[in-house]
Order: sequence, then structure tokens, then C-alpha cells
Amino acid sequence: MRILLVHTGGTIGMCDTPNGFAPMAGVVEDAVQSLIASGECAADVMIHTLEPLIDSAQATPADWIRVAQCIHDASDASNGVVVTHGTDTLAYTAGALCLLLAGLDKPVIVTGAMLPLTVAGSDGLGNLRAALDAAGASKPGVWVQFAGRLLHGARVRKSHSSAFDAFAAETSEVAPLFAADHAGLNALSPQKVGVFSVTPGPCTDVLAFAVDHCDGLVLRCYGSGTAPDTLEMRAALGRARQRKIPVIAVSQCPEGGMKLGTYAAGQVMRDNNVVDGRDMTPEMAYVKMQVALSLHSTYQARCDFLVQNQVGEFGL
Ligand code: ASN
Repeated sequence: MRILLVHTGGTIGMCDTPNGFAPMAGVVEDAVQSLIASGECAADVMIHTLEPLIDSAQATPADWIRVAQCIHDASDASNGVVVTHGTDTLAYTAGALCLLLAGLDKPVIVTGAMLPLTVAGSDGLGNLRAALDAAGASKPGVWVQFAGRLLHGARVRKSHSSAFDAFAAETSEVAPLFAADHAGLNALSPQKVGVFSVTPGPCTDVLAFAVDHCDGLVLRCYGSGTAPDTLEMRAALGRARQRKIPVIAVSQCPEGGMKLGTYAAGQVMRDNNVVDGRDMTPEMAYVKMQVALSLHSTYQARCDFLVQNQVGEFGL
């Protein structure tokens, strides 16, 4: 069993510094060696460290591409993959890998930790061991291993900022992978994607600005799909439609998802061709918009891509 481990940074491989925890080379590598030496990992592990190691707060879509490229380049040389990553943007990277790694035929297990391996009581070694096990035994697809649970890579979100069991995900009938005849990489060229959250009395000037300056928008609306139906909201969403800027709406509720059309107060979105993001996470909506804009050049094709269930991001 050959496993590729792509180390990107994150708390798992950090050390304490005068400025707080920061990534340090060698921490994850030493932990893998200790698991091999103790017989807890029997696999042949190739470690690829991305430089510079980052706190995942610094990650950009360019980093998703680097990780995907690295996995793709080693596709013939590995039976499974582990990605060690910071937890803050782990859900975005997992979702991006689902969409970028076309024709994935092996498990890709994304993991991290809430306490560094270098700190007593860390959850890092347990997560690393479980991720290496999962990379040898799971079904093909992008999964997140955290606190003993294996979660769907396109449905996961960080739900706790300090507990070890920090991730939650709904399930899906559809595997977290982009089906294709041949292994390949889907194109991603970073785009300007804005995210606007509606509030009582929202500052729609911000939305209007985003419509004029972004290539795509994620609208975080209320409950099952409502938003304030004001003249300003209508003007901004109308202009997005006129400019052919795709807009996808997702719910601010972490569970249950949207059902655009339930309430008349969602009419402003339906009138302006806003895509119903159903029960997709906001993280996945952002990633999917990036990929929709990169893969397709027309407004209609982009909206069609957003509507379709690509990698099990919709459970409903
Ligand atoms: N700030 C860290 C990161 O996302 C948090 C962590 O990994 N637990 O890199």
C-alpha cells in the first residue's frame, strides 16, 4: 500500500511561537515516522510538503489547485492520499478537491487537528493515524477524517471552533467525486466571487457594488429561502441578471436547507434567476461558483452547472 501525504500546514503541524501557533517543517513528518516505527501504520508513505506551510486562513483557490495537481501527478504511484490541512478552510479545500479531481479512483482523506502534534493532549496523532487507515480502506472520493468520523468532502463544514469533534456533515447518496472516464484535472482559474449575507435592513449598497465588481455571487438568505423584498434588493439582483452574473442562494440555517418558492418573500430571488442552492453549505456554494465560472463561459452553462448535483453536494 502506497500512500501520498500532502502536507499543506495547519495546526496539526504547528509549534508555539511568541506570536502564537505557527507552522513548522518536520512536525508531521516526525509523527508519520513514529506511526511507522510503532507498527501503527504499515503503509509506504510518500510525503509531499507544500511550501510555504500555511495557516489555512491564508489559503486561496491557487492552493486548491496546487494540492489537486500534486494528487493528480502522483496518481499512478499511490493507492490512497492523505491531505493534512488547517481546519479553518479545510471544508473549502475538500469541496474544491471533489470538483477538481475528475475521474478520481482512490480515497483522498483530508484531516487536521485542533491542537498541534507538539502540544500535550493533541488530537493530531489520532487523526493522522485514522486518516492513513482510511486512505487504505475507504471508497474512492474525497472524505474528511476528523475525530474518528469519515465525512462527505462536499458536505462538510467546521461547526466548532475549539472542540476536537469540530466538523459536521450531512450525508449524500452521491459519492464525493467528479465522475469522468479518465483521471484528469478540471480547470480552475481564480475568479471574483462575492458573498453577501442578508440581514434585517441590509446595506444593499454593498450588494450593488459586488454585482458590479464580481463574476459570481453567493447570497446567504434566511431559512428556507427568503430575503428582504426591497426596491434596492430588486435593483441589485436585477442588475446581476442583466450583467449575466450568476447568483446562488444558500440558507443561513446550518440544517434543513432552502426551498425557494415556499414563501412569497423569496419571489425577489426567483424573479431574478437566482439559483436555489438547496441544502448546500455556503463553503461549497463558494467553491462551486469558482469552478462554474472557470469551467463554463456562458451565463446559462454556468447556471446549469450550479443547479446540477455534481459531487453529492446536495442531499435533498
Ligand atoms: N488556524 C488553524 C488553521 O486553519 C486552525 C486549525 O488548523 N485547527 O490552519
